[in-house]
Amino acid sequence: MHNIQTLLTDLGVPSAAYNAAYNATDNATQNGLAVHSPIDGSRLGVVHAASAEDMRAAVGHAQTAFLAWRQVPAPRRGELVRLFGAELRRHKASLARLVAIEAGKVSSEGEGEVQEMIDICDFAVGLSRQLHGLTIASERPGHRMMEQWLPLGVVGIISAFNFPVAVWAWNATLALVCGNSCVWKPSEKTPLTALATQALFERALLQFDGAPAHLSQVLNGAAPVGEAMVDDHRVALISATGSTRMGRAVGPRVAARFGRCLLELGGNNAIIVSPSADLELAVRGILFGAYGTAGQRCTTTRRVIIHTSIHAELLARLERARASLCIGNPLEMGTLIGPLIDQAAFDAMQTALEAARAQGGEVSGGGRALAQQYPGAWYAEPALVRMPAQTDVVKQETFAPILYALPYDTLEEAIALHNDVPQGLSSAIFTNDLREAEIFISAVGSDCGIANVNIGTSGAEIGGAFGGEKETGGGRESGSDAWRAYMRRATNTINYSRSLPLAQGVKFDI
Ligand code: UN1
Repeated sequence: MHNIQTLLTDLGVPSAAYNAAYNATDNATQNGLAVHSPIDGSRLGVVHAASAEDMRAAVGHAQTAFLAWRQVPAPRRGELVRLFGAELRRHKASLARLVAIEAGKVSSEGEGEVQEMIDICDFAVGLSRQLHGLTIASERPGHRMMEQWLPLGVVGIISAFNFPVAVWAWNATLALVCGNSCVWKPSEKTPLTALATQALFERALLQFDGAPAHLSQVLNGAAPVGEAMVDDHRVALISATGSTRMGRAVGPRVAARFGRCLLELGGNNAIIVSPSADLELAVRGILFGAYGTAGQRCTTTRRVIIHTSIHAELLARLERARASLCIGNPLEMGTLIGPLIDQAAFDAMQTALEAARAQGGEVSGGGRALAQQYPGAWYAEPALVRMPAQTDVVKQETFAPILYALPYDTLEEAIALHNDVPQGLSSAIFTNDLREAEIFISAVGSDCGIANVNIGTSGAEIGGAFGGEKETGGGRESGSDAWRAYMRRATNTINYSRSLPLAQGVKFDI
């Protein structure tokens, strides 16, 4: 129905993979994972599902690949990522369309996701010549102290359905230039985009001389496949993106074997709108943040904290705009709100809205949309909920287009409300008051990993470090110095004198 075969052929997915996927008529078998499009609920096919045993074998291959790849000079490793970026540029439209079909993103957001992959490739290529350490003054004469950043090992990547390919790319491109091998366990809801990305990576490999086999592998499958990766002591770093629930399961298991974890979990992101704000900008920032991607970004704006002096006016404007947002097939021009990923997501939205009502909230929107046209899909009207206070339901992350509105009187009160949630990913203030802006991003302001002024909470650029505090997990991916998470640090002290002075003046004369 969605012409998937043509797309997959264009993207270079081996026919064995997609024949298995598209000729199957039964539902998921023991070795298969059924794939559905959230656009209309139609079944796209069945893909091969790996077992825990397959995962252990893949990690073994990845370990062998690492031992070779770590010896390839970093700028040369960057050349492979450059070639991969070129494949992505060439196939941007097809991969973006596949993202739209499999994850339900509207076209421009599907393209934005692939652009994010291209951007991180460019970043990683530059980085491959910049993996620098420090030289540190030694206290001993004739000594030099320095630190080096060295390849770490096998990097295991767990990704979520909502950014089915970009988040993998943030991790894999940095991990690869840092000299590591990768194993990827994608979301069970988006295996096709993962296969397509792998196929493009393999095309890049064909143009590159000197990469070991199994440098980057993908294994689709259910939870036990991911668990086998999480528990495998040969995986040096697990980078996991998803819910706080998933992170709570993964973090302690990796810690128990003294592995490293990079967690990017749930957010409960808020925008404060102050009396001096440019309301035109604020409305646009809030709408995209709250309802873009049908509320299914970890950076989605879930709360808006509005000064009482503009509360009524801003809410009226938001309500007008909310009611006019075009909900529909994400492949059609003009659609701004696509479907939720599945019925479970829709049910979770309804449960949250019921709780909000019970806790004093006044709800507009939030019902099912397009049920007649797409009975097998789950489209939802975006919801705006006026809350009298920040009750329990507001403190939870519901992965759906629900925006809770809360009033405030003083900036201090707004910041206290803002920070009084378990999550700490992204945040923003709309203000034209320099003092308020600076306070918001200062030590006494937002406690999030991302704090913006006069832009929304979502849609971060790849150049900055991405991630957050508290239940968001503390990890940082993507730009800035996030690459350090994919390397190990060695401190080296070199003695070029003819004596052996001890540090701290200790004497041990023989
Ligand atoms: C996510 O939802 O897991 O900042 C990642 C953003 C995107 C990435 C979101 N660049 O909204």
